[in-house]
Amino acid sequence: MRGSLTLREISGQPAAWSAALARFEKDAARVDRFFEERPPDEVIFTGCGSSYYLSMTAASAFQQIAGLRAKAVPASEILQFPDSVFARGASPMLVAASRSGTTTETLRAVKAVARRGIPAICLTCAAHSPLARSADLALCSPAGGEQSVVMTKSFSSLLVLGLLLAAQRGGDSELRRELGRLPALGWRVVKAALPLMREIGTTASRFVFLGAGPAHGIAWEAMLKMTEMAQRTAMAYHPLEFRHGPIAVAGPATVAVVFGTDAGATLETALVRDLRKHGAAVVVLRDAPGRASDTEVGVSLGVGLSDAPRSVLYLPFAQALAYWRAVGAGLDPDRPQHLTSVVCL
Ligand code: F1P
Repeated sequence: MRGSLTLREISGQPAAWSAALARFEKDAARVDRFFEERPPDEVIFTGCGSSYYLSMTAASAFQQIAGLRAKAVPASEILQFPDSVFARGASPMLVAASRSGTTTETLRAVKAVARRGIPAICLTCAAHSPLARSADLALCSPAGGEQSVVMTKSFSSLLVLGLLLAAQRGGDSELRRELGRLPALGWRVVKAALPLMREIGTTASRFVFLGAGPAHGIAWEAMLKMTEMAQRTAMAYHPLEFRHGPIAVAGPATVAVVFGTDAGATLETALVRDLRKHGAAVVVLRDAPGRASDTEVGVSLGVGLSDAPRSVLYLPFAQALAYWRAVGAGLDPDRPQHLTSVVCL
């Protein structure tokens, strides 16, 4: 069946989160030692494609939780504009994410920072990859690897590792506890997301994904999933940025998906009203129930998780939406055109 691999990987991803959590448990002391030996004053998260987008969410959470300056950049920026990435006189650390551990730019970025004496951790699904060998410390998602081209369970399980890193460095036991709840909650979410997203946007020509803070990387990943699998026009913005120009194209052919945050709840509710006024169909994902009249489809997870760990639970909705739009258009989500699972230059 078309897309059967991707469907299995979307459906089974909570098992990959469990495996990542268990593996990190074993690596936690090594992580502590690594930071103690070379304490950074800034952490740069990097990767390519989906791995860059998960880096965005991980960096946002890391700075908030560990209280250390953090940002995400595509690996190519480290190669082309290193002085725009690393501040003079700073003591940075690199965290490089890659499902395959063989993507050329990411691998070259890790080697380039090694020449500058910058320590590097990698987050990967491939424990014996060139990236895992090149980094000073490899954190693995043992069940995150996929057979299909697009990243789904690898993305979410590598993100779980990134968030665990933030919790570990920040000594945040509450976040650790929240992350530990993800697999059980994930099975429920997957079950709800797959049928729900099947009927959304069947006639839409444009998809807009909106997320703030840790949900911003999720918005970019949702945009990429829609582009890769369904070849539909898709965009990602910070929610309130959408009014500053992009709203000009909002209309009945637009589906907007809001990955809600607690911090953004009030202002995002007003944005949803504006989007609806212009005829866009809106899907709002959040934790607490909103006013039903505000949205076309309101999904309240009701899981009681804070913004960063809850953002992991938004992924099955984004993945399912792209998956069904691809299937509906007669495309095979397992084999997106022009794509390979790794880019080697
Ligand atoms: C990253 C990546 C994917 C993308 C494509 C090519 O690979 O850019 O995000 O979907 O298939 O590779 P990796 O470095 O995480 O292995």
